[in-house]
Amino acid sequence: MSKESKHFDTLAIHAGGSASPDGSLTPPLYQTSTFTFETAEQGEARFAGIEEGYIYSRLGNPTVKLLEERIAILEGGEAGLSFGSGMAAVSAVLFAVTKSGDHILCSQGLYGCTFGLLQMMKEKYNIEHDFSDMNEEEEILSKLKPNTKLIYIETPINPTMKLIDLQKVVQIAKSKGIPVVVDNTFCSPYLQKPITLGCDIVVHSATKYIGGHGDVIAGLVVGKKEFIQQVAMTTKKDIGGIMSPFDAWLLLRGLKTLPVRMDRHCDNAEKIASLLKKHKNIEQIFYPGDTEHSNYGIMKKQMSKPGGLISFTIKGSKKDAQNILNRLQLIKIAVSLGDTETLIQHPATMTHAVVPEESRLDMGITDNLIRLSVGLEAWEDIWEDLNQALNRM
Ligand code: LCS
Repeated sequence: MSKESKHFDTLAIHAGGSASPDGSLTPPLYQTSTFTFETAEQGEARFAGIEEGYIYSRLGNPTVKLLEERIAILEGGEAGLSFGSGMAAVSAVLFAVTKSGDHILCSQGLYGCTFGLLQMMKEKYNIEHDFSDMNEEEEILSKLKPNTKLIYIETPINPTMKLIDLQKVVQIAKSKGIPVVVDNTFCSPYLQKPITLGCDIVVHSATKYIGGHGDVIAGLVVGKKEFIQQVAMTTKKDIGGIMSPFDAWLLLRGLKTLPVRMDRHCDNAEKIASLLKKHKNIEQIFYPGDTEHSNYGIMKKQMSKPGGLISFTIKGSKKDAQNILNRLQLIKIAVSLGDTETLIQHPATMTHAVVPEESRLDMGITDNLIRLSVGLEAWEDIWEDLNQALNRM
């Protein structure tokens, strides 16, 4: 099937084919650790790369390969690679590109464990990093160093929902020859395609919208063929944070409904955000679809819709925030996001608890900040639950 001729919704179901040698509608699940060789010479040829074919599932597996082809097409990139978690994907990319003595420039705000990984890279391997407001050209230029090997960005940023103008960052990065990596977890390729905006590498926690049902932990990377091959043969093969064939199978299933799920997440979030904004106990909402959001213009420019996440501060303390979570009945208190169920969490004590207080406050994560991942339930029921919890403050 031609990649260019089909719409996203069709590609999410068909791109890369079915990987089925005997016509099954759904892709076969190759739940196998290894692959047999007809002869010893064939084994030698496969290891030598002279003959194409599978060897061992840490190196490649047909179910996993189909997912990698599909995500690459959906992101508009050349090739994809899969991992056992979003963090395995992030760390494989960061360690593939950097060595001791290098520097990474990051967005002012990152998922807590990505922050933790960067800390570890600094302490154990002398790979340094700095944070920058990525919408401020002067600041980026002042923080780039001769040894900067990578610009690493989340947009929207977890959990503050600040956005970064990717084309502007790309312009600066290209002038300096530095690759740009974007964590596209909050958008999925249905809402934002960083590679088509000039970015070099996309990483995903596929645990979220791509899986969509709260039953898989997984990660994906998309980029140029040469780069993907480099990661596949180094930090993936030898560190070994691979995705299981069954998880790839579940993700292929998840991708089929990504467009319809995302539309519903977005519609529900829009309704909930407009109601939250008017609530007397809410201080501020952080939702990219809010016309008063400071990055609303960036959302209109690079995202097809504002997404399914809303963060908000309440007029109250940490204890008040925790009490709101405790009063909820339908909405589940849980980290993760992008699931069918509406999930709520308190970033300062949960997803970003590892970030020291000063850095956390620099990122905008205050004790009265709550993050809501709006699910696929009827928005009226989500609101009823949230409203009763907020009203009793
Ligand atoms: N990148 C982003 C933006 C994330 O939000 C997460 C996880 C990861 C990478 C790591 O992915 P994982 O290894 O968990 O698949 N974010 C979480 C969150 O906000 N709540 O729980 C996990």
